[in-house]
Amino acid sequence: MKKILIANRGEIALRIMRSAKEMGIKTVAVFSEADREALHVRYADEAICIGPAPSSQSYLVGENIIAACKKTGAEAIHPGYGFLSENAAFAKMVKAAGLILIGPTPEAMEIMGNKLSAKAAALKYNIPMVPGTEEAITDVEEAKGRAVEVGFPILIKAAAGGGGKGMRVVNSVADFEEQMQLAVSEATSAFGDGSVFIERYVSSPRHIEIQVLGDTHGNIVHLFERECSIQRRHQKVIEEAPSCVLTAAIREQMGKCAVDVARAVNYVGAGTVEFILDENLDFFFLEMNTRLQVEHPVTEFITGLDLVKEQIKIARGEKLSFKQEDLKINGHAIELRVYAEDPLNNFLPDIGTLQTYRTPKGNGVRVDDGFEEGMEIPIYYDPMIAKLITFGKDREEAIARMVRAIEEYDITGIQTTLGFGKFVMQHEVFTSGKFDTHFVSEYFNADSLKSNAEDEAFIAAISAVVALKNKSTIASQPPVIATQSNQWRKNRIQL
Ligand code: MV4
Repeated sequence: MKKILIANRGEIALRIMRSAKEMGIKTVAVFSEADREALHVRYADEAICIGPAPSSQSYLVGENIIAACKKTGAEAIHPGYGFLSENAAFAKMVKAAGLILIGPTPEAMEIMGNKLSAKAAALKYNIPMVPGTEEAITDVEEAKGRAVEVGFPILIKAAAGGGGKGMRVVNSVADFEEQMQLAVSEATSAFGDGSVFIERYVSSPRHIEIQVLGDTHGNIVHLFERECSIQRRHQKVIEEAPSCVLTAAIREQMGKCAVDVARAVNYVGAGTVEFILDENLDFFFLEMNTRLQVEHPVTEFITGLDLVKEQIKIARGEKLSFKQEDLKINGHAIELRVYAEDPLNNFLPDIGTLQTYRTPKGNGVRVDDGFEEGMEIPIYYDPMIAKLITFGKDREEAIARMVRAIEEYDITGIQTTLGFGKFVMQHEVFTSGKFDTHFVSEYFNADSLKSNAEDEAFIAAISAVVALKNKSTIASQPPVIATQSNQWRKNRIQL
């Protein structure tokens, strides 16, 4: 494999190219008209425009991407995450064009793309699953009967679902029919497939996922878990590895189950098996994501592996170079997704220019981003600016390092989730590890950040007064007043 095309943009396109470069592989970027000046375009050895700004006319057009491969002589495609990464039809097109998709087979994508067929595949191995219906429910009365057997509250889920769409909690039999109709219509409009099914509702779960790798020789290993419970409206904000609640025994059981789920579809490549964990630390398989995940860097930190390199080696037909027993967890890693969103305004996407953009540096800090100072955040795509990942010998050190890195990160011109991240890192419920998927809705409101901002303004005012009082001795030195672009200098006081 001498040249690969990266069918993605932003931080993940850059991240993939870096690994390819280290392996001596040439890279081809594709870009939309909105991304002409983007970093991934400059970083690649070659770049091809594949259409107008909307992703439906560029990054999602499989034919254009395959044409770009033909034109540049790229032999393989890395789809990254999102866009075409889990599209089985695209995977088939790639194969038919005589190209290699750096990812699983179309068959595995197809089975795992539907939650019901995913659960059916997992049934072959004794994988713990939440009690519910094994098939799509069609008859309301029959479904009601099944819901009563399972016991309320129950959750109605869309088989084709994702991102919590088409998901409805039902508390009593009286509400069932109405909620089912809502779920079906939501699923139909979102996925073009109104199939829904029932599960018992696990009310306060933690979201824990296991990273797996499978090669084309039938070897499958797991790379331990990632804890992804800190999310809002089904969008993850903070992830970490390992989870502070898993015992070695549960970790081993979950890992074995994840490998079995992957084995059920002869999984090839990097994948993620998603579980929920209840208060008793019982875990249940939910679904499998057949791509590289946004949060993969925390796994890279604790295992010392480069997941993109592993994906490429697997796509070249190589055997995994390690066995399960070779893998050990070392240290602790945390990721904060830095979104161009305003936490003070219900996390509304914030558009604009990165007037100041300076990233944190130093020991145990990794920033995966796709922007530079002066760039505009395009409105067409995901509002994630960067991923800030910190690593430490233990969770405490990783958290302290994250707080330090957030304070060092300097972004002006747009609102971001950095302050929100600091709020979480300093919250007792997070530091003690006793949180679940409801953390954000239970503990965060705009006021918790406002008071922080007021404190900072107060400290800045005090510093200014002190500096002024000392003016006679520091004559030519103007008082340093905190500005948003200069946060970590705010308390510099000279005598
Ligand atoms: C669940 C659940 C509780 N019980 N299933 C959310 C998205 C999809 N990946 C699976 N999800 C869940 N499935 C059962 N049987 C809880 C979640 C869930 C969740 C639900 C409501 C609000 C936030 C959530 C965050 C993570 C997972």
